[in-house]
Amino acid sequence: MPLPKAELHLHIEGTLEPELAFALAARNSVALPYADTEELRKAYSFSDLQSFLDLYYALMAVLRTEQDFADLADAYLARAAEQGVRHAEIFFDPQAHTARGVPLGVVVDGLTRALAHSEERYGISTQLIMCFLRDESADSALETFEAARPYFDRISGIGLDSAEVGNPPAKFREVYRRAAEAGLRRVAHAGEEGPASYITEALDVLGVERIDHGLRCLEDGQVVARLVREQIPLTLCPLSNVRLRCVDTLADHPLREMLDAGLLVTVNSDDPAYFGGYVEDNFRAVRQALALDQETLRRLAANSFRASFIDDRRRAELL
Ligand code: ES4
Ligand code: ZN
Repeated sequence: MPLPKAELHLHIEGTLEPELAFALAARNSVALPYADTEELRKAYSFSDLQSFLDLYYALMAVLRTEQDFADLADAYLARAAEQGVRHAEIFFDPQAHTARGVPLGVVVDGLTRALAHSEERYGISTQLIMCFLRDESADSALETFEAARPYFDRISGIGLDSAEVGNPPAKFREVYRRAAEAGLRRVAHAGEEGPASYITEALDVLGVERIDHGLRCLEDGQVVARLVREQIPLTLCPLSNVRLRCVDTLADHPLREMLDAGLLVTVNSDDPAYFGGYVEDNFRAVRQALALDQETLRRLAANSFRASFIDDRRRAELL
């Protein structure tokens, strides 16, 4: 049995498996530039973050209706349950859909329709985090934020994703200020491909409570010391880091060093349909590659609950 755990870094669009992509393409009469799932899978060979993002956004063309988003989320929850997930904080990318003419309400209604059954059906509590695409403008993020206000009762927080280098956190100062004012939780991708200074900027300028990835903190001892002192959680995604070539091989992944340094690190799946596995697959892969013992794996699972945004009662229930 997989260890019970929380998943804190998961893009719902990144759970679109080739089989579902083709089924939705047929249902919505969308043409895909691949003959079949096998040919599509062959395209999953990435050289960096951007080469992945190009395919990730292209494949979203098949997601059109409320039912599509409900089917996507339900397929993820079924997989997550098998992987020991008891709580999931799920990212979605509103701008990637509104830019294609899919209204925000269709996305949120579809996702939350599936999430509404999650506790009862799978024993998984869930929260939604809306991410802004950092390679789009600050004005576009603000416009998206304001359009999402009617849905804030179903959205726990905001995040920042997509192409990192050249799009520093400070660009999104105003939208994070408004989110804090609205009582939303705040996270951001930082230090995946971008420098350690982006981590500091996300903390100081955006007021984030958790850093997604944060791998490159290791390049600056002062940043590490601060993350340790303040026990800022980092949501690591080992299989993603290998596939996007942030680390050479899993055996080179600094997870163990990060734990030993006292960082509050968690293991997550990022875009599991693209990177070769869901969260337990990530746990298994690092266990094997880094020879982690059972105590370390239990610590990673406990960290996931500590780093989550669940209320204290459910946290006590899960820890
Ligand atoms: C992402 Cl791995 C990763 N990094 C940044 N943005 C993303 N969106 C989806 N996956
Ligand atoms: Zn991510």
